[in-house]
Amino acid sequence: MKFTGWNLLVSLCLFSSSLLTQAQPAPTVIADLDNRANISLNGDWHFMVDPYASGLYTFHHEVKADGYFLNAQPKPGSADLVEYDFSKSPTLKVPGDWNTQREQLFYYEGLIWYERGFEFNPKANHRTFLHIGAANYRSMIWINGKHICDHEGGFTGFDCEATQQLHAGTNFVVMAVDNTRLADGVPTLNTDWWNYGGITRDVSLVDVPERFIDQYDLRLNRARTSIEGWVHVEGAMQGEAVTVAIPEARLSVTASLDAKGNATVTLPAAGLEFWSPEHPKLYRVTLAADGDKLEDEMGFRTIETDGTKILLNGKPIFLRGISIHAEAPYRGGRANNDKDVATLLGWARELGCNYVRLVHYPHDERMTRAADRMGILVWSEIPVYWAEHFDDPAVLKKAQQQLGEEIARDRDKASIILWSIANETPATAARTQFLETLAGNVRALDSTRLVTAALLVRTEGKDKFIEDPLGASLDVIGANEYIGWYEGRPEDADTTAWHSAYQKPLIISEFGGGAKAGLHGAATERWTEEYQASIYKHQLGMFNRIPQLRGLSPWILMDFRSPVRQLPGVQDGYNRKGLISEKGEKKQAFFILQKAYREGTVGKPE
Ligand code: GCB
Repeated sequence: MKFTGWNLLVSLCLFSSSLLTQAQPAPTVIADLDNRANISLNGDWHFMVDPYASGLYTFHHEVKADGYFLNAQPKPGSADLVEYDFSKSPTLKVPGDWNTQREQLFYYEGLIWYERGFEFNPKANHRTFLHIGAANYRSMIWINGKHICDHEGGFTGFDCEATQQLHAGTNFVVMAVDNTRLADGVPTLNTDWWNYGGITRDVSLVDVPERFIDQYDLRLNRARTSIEGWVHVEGAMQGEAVTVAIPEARLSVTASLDAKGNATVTLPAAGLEFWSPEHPKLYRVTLAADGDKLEDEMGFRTIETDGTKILLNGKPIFLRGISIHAEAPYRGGRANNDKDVATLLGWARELGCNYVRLVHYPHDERMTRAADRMGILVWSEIPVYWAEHFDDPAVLKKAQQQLGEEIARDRDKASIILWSIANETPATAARTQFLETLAGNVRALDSTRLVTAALLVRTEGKDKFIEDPLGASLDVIGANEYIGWYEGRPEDADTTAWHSAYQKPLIISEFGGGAKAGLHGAATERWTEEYQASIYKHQLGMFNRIPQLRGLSPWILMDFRSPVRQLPGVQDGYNRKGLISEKGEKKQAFFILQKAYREGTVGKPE
């Protein structure tokens, strides 16, 4: 598969797993997959916990030829030695993290085998891909005992071709998923969120014609006079036609493919209604190639900066936001269904947000689809978090791979305006070089959105200095600060002066403090709702004194599980900086922020 611009394929091929030594077919990413007809493989999968990876390795640690992936079924009464049996093993729900499905797996970090059978009827002249919405962190996949691909990265979807391995009738798929944290992983060992393991998002089989549209990019040009872009058809021949149409706007264009299967297209944008939070207009877009047809729902808008302004469709905008982790409200675990999305984005809407920062990794595609429909602008991030091994070229390749997969899935979403390449990284030379490379990769893949990162801020006395050298490579500066929580007292914000080395738009990408829902006391007593509310009151006063400020995404919408939050009776394994508890209880600070957002008392668009 080929991608215009920076080549995603290169990075996908470079993935290497230490668990397997055999040749690894490369997964790919097929755009708009959620709109293609598919056979869902969600449901009950048999599982086996395998902390010593004995389903993969012999006692001398050689790769087994007859590992668990064969799903062996010895004949009853035979002398065959088989020390596992998927059919007699218990089941886990897919999609779903394993931690919240079984008490004994709550803290488990290691390898788990999954298996399920399914019926399939191959169609002549078709290709079939196994789509995994996300599996944390490394996956190895076999169909009918044959290895089809490996993948590293816990938050991006991928597609593995299974055409040759499938047959008519009953088939089976085996996945080995390993959530062991790795020093050279992305993210690395230490994170402030739960390392939920397993097949956490939807799994399906997707059938496509032999020649099929695998990637495209359509966007409004800066002048808002035309829709420009390209379509790539996998397996196509030079000269074949592709047609892109927006029936509602009576627009259609046909172009012919070049030798690499790419066609560039342009459609006039006169009369088109542009997408915005106030008017999240989506058009049905059809793409047709010889034998293949796709439909997508897309909005068209421009996003750019002008000095310290952020311009949406040419007009200055202030981003009234909130940070959101992919933690499921009420039930706990990874957010991965329509209900989770409706609750989380519904709360953001209730707060008065026109914007969300989806931390710290790409979320389920339902989230960005819903943001498109609801008119909520999005900051999307890859998990380059804290102290990555920035001097390791293999880590850079992993980050590039995740970035490529994120953009390949989500470049059709009007809601996404910011690609974030990192969060709170140390300002070393190796780090800066690593992230400058990533910023360049983003621009090569998608030159129409803005590049950002959440930076650390230097404090001197009560003053704050934004001077991280990475700022030079960003379009929009993100800065995290915790006045009144990790440093000083809430009222210190009243006299804090901000200095930015960059005349660029600034988003305070995090601020806040912890409170246990229902715990009341003095505004000076930590962990009370009053203390958290006091932080918000003082911060909101400070923000209007930061001239470059164009957005906020306070930390965070809802309390979320984190193994580093131990305090008994208060944290109990949760980061308590949510404005809402994991049970849906709104804390006082929620209403303070809501008032400021609704009344427009915080932030200026220019
Ligand atoms: C941060 C991190 C975020 C943490 C948060 C906290 O600066 O970016 O991932 O969860 O602080 O609560 O400490």
